[in-house]
Amino acid sequence: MSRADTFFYDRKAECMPRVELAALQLARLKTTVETAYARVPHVRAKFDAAKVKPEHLSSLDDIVRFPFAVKADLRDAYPFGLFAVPREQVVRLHASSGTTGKATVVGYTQGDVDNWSDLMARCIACAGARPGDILHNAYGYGLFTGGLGVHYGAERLGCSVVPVSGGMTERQVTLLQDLGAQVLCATPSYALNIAEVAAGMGVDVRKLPVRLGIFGAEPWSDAMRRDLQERLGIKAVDLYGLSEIIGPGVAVECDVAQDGLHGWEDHFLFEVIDPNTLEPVKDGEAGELVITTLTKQALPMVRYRSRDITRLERSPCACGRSHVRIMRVTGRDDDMMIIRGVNVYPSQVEALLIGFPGVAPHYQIELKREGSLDAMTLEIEMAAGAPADDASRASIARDVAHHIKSRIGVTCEVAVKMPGELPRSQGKAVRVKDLRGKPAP
Ligand code: DLL
Repeated sequence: MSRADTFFYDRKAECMPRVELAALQLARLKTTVETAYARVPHVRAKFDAAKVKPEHLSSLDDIVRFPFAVKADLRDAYPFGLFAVPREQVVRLHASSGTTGKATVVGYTQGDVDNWSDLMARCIACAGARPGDILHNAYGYGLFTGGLGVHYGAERLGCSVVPVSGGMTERQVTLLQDLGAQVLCATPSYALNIAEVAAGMGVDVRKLPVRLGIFGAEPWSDAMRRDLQERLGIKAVDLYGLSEIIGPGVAVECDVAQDGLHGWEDHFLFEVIDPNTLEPVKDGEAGELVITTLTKQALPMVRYRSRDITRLERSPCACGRSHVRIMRVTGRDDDMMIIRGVNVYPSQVEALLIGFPGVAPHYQIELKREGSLDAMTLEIEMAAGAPADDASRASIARDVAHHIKSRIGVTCEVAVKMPGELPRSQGKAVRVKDLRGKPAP
């Protein structure tokens, strides 16, 4: 196959006319809803409580009659209670780390793994990788879906996969040099770590064969994209997914437009709701992304509330794919901080910090309670080589605090650290240290 032939991994599916896509969605939605109701007692109980039955679904719009699924459903049914197939038919299990509560477990039949591999191959090709490329996969392998999800898709596309996982960053740089990967897959914060370690080793990644970064699994700003493209000499595209739905592979940007992520509507139904009223928002407005799986066998999910804030864009994309675009996820509604009445996402702070003179693109936000008010301290780091005497640091702290106040409207204290002082990411970066404890009863 020539490179041009593989612009689409599955042209028929990726460019399906909208009318055909909607008919396919409705047929698959009916099967999903019927199967979940018939085979998962937890789902049946929720449908019954909402007084809705699978036969109430006669058009895609009827989806709004069905109850939402939330993370707590997975916890309540831990570990296998939401599976719609006998456990023996589940060939793969993944789990979330459980840092914010009990872990949640997700399962896949062989058919699910095959579909997932196809979807990821589609994503990797859409992002701009081609069969024959060497793909350095620095997403974590193991219970996290990133490593294996990308791995199976890349093999399916016909790439040579380097399954390096996260960590041992100097070795990653050496592998990039020695094996000559054209594609780098990692979280954006880990890609930044690789870039920095490479620079410290005297390696100019821009001179290496790597030309494409497929970054995701955490929110990142356009400013971060520009920074990574510049440091690594690559094109960087965004990859989105969540384990409860499938893992990576739900949506990806194309390298043609780099403007919103193609959400694969033949496998998923996307809605955006107002997280407060739970009503659908108007087309194009921002809200919480809700996803229904259309082809999952082991773990069908009806109206899963992702907590991710985004908006849908239905205008055609320059690449020719017909599927809806999910615009960059700015953050999760549970990551939103309310500082003295102002709503702030960490990614807004990131967008302001990157490119700020004398400041490195590393940051952490510390939240404390002062009396009855929340207070935010922003920890930033001097760029390597920038003047780091007390007066320069104090002046940077003042300038950054002023910039944030004037652009986001929030007052914060800025603590300026020396180069290398803030923790570096090995996977998903921890952006917020919440020291507020539980509110007093
Ligand atoms: O992070 C799956 C994944 C792996 C996606 C590799 C992309 C690449 P979870 O660990 O279940 O799954 O975390 C899912 O991470 O609800 C979002 O809040 C966040 N997230 C994932 N991708 C993006 C992205 C994987 N591109 C949660 N932009 C999701 C912003 C993202 N947030």
